[in-house]
Amino acid sequence: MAEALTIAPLISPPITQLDGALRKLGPETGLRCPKDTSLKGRPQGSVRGSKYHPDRLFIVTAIPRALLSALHATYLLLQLYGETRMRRTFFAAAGLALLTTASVQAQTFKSELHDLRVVSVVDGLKDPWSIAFLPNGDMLITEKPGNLRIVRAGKLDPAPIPGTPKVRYAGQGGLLEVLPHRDFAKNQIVYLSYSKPNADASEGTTAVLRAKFDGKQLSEVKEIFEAKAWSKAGPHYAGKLLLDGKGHLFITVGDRGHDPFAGAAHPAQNLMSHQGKVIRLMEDGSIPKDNPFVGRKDALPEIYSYGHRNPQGLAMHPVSGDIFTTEHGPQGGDELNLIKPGLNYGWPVIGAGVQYGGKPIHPAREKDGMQSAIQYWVPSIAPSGLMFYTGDKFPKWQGQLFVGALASKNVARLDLQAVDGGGYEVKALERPPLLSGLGRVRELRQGPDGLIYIALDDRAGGGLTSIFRVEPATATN
Ligand SMILES: [Ca+2]
Repeated sequence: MAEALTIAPLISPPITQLDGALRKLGPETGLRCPKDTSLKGRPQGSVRGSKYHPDRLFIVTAIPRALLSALHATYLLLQLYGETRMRRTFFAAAGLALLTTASVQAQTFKSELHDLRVVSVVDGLKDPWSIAFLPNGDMLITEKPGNLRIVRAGKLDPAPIPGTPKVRYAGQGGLLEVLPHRDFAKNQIVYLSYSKPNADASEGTTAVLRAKFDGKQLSEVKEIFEAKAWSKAGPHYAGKLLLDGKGHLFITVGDRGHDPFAGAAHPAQNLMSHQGKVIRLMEDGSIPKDNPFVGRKDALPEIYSYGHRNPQGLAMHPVSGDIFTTEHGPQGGDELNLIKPGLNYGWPVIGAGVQYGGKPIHPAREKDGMQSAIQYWVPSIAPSGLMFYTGDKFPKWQGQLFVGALASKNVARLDLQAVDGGGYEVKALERPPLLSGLGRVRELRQGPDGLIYIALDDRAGGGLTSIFRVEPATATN
């Protein structure tokens, strides 16, 4: 039986603080699992290799990431290198990083248009993935292992909300987005997306359910979408949700990590698959009659657009109502796209990235009949969480687009302007990006108070994490 290999990003960014002994692998980027790596002893038999990328250290192990604790990862790393001096340095760096995670104080950041302070508002979360606000100000948070949490009047209820679905918590899968209906105050409806397991959890797909939430528990839970995207693979569920206020629910589905070298035969290009698609349903889960492929025998009617890789950002322009995604590219080639019905966004036929390790995937960046991105990021920032700011706390940010970034650990601010012909261009992109060094930004949402709330990704190895609030630096306690 093939071993399940896990790539575990270790605590970051201690690489710069580490002893030179650790650098002997060289400053290579990209990830691979070197079978020939000489591992002294290997008493656990579980370390398979390691790689820098470029400020983080990855180790490849046969242990599922969910079971790999920070200490365990450190121990495995020590087995890998086994040098006393490195050991002391690494423990010091790891300890410092964990301490920072556990007790984050207010931090201040300069930016081009506003000075910011960032405070931790909810602590002790496990793998938070999305944030949503209810009309009364309560905050809902999904945790990837499967829990839906609620913060009432600023206090996290220690008990998860009952009634959530069973999830396939492996790889990038788990409980993903929570989204209350725009008329939640009247109808109490919430939507949840998740990675749904098959009977023995050997495969998973992206699914969406609709339920009523009375403030305490979910009821009338009904699955309204199960993607034709079943796979044994762990990555690329996407799972972002958006209500456009015109009766539609948008859902992103990733390509499930299918072979990027499949070209036009890739399922993201196949209209009979939901892999690598943006889906549009009615709010009750039925299929809109005016969806672009309705009535075609060679296409699934839920599909709104195709040729996507892993769109983990989804937002609607506050004035025009246009829909945007951000999506993860491979190594390089992250994208911001304007989503229009029936169009092909090119993955994996066109793009700006290369396979991890450097092998070319795309013959070109553009092709007739395929949509080019509004913005590419090379190298990748790993975009996750996307929002237009419409509040009054940061007046100079009105109408601007914010992109959370996992890999670059910051937030990109884009001044997006409409151009003739119905498109958009990026007039300005703030450099250096906002909140540099805060951490791996998984989600960002505007709160009802006009402040911005950020969920930081789990610290590698299972360290609990927090929700942060971004305020004007002049705000008083
Ligand atoms: Ca594309």
